[in-house]
Amino acid sequence: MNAKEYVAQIKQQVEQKDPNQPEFIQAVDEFLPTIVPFLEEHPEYIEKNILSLLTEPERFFQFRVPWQDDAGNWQVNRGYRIQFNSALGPYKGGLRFHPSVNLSILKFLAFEQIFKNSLTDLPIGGGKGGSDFDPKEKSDSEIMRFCQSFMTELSKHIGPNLDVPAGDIGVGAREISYLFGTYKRLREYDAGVLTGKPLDFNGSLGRTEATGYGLVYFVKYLLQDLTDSFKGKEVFVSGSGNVAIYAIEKVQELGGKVVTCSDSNGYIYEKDGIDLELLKEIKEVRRARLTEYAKEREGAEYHEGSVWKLKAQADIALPCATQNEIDEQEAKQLAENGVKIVAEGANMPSTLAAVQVYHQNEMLYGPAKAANAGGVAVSALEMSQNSQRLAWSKAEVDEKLDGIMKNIYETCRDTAEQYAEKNNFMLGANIAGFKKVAKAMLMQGLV
Ligand code: NDP
Ligand code: 2IT
Repeated sequence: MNAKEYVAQIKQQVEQKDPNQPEFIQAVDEFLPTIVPFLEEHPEYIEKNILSLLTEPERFFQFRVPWQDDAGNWQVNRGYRIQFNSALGPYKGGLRFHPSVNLSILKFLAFEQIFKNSLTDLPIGGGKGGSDFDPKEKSDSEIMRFCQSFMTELSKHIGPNLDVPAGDIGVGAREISYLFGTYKRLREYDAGVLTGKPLDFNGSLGRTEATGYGLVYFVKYLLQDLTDSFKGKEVFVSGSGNVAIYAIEKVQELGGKVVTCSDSNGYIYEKDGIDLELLKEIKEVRRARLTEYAKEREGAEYHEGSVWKLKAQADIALPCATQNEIDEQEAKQLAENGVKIVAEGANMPSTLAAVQVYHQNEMLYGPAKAANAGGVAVSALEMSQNSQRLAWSKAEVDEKLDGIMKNIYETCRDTAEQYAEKNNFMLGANIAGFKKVAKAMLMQGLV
């Protein structure tokens, strides 16, 4: 069987086995065609049917999470952990708390995490987990009780050499702290069981900023190849959470102007640039909505709906909210706006059709598994510090992050060129990420 026939067979197999998992199918569909040129050179992987293994999680857990709200009512949510692939190290990946969470979404995230983690060159496998719990408008005590119940079950399945969760949408340092407190009571004090811990106990300097900063470093190196920089660039950012905030901070530091940010209700457009201090105060301190930002800034416009419908000139787009936030029409709008670079802070924010629009318009496209790998990379650095019982300085962590993002960018660029697909960073990322995982799986006896 040739490589093209083989990936077509795997695609069909996944669609048949998991017909109700559209996001997982989408992530696999995006991945498979891009590794065909590599499989053509390495028929041994086709003979050993490695893709059947790779598209099947090693295991996953689903559990109920009962908790009591402030009114005294008992609530029940679903909890999950997907342990997708441990070829390169313990399962590693975030926990997401959002009402949309289901098996399909977590499987797509865990699948992409395998290759992202491989690209960092650090010893981490791929996993993901979370719950359909909605943290919005919950009191601090409700969040605490939920996290305690969630970890009561999760603690049976994780460990510093087994599976190391971290944050994602709806899970930040506050939630990680409550989760850690419960793990400690049930098992033992081992800092390395979770990353994204606060600086007050065993967290790493620079982890909070890492995904957003890393994303901007990736684009910085891309711009350098074009003998260009962020100076004077007009940038659209979506989202207003952890990734968006620190992407905005780094763009501003490098001389670019970010004119948008968003939440799930609407977006801010501010021609003179977003006021980051106010944004941080509203999102990180008050945990409030963007409508509040608009009330406090005269030059800011607030519009309901998707930021990607905005008609205004821009050079760079950094989607930092959620999956499938940019569809085909919106990608076309970005092209009309003059956007030349799209780099993904969020996981799979562009639909397959949107990615095609980027390619048709010769926009440079930094796919999530490469461009947002800075977060998990610094998580792995946090694991290193925890096992050494040491804390590195912020400058040391930042320098390592910058180096890792440079290496990821160059690996994607060079791998794409090696396969005569210059500037196809998606192909470069997928092949480079896959290559290491596949080799390790084969060496370990295809387990
Ligand atoms: P946060 O919870 O801090 O922020 C999420 C942001 O995205 C909020 O502004 C939220 O708006 C918006 N958002 C969430 N869901 C939707 C939706 N369905 N439609 C529109 N907007 C939405 O999460 P993060 O910043 O950590 O995560 C953002 C993205 O980055 C995710 O795709 C995540 O997987 C990815 N990522 C995160 C990493 C990390 O280290 N945290 C690492 C790598 C990737 P609202 O408040 O209205 O819900
Ligand atoms: O999508 C991601 O890479 C994350 N949410 C971060 C995972 C981690 O383990 O730091």
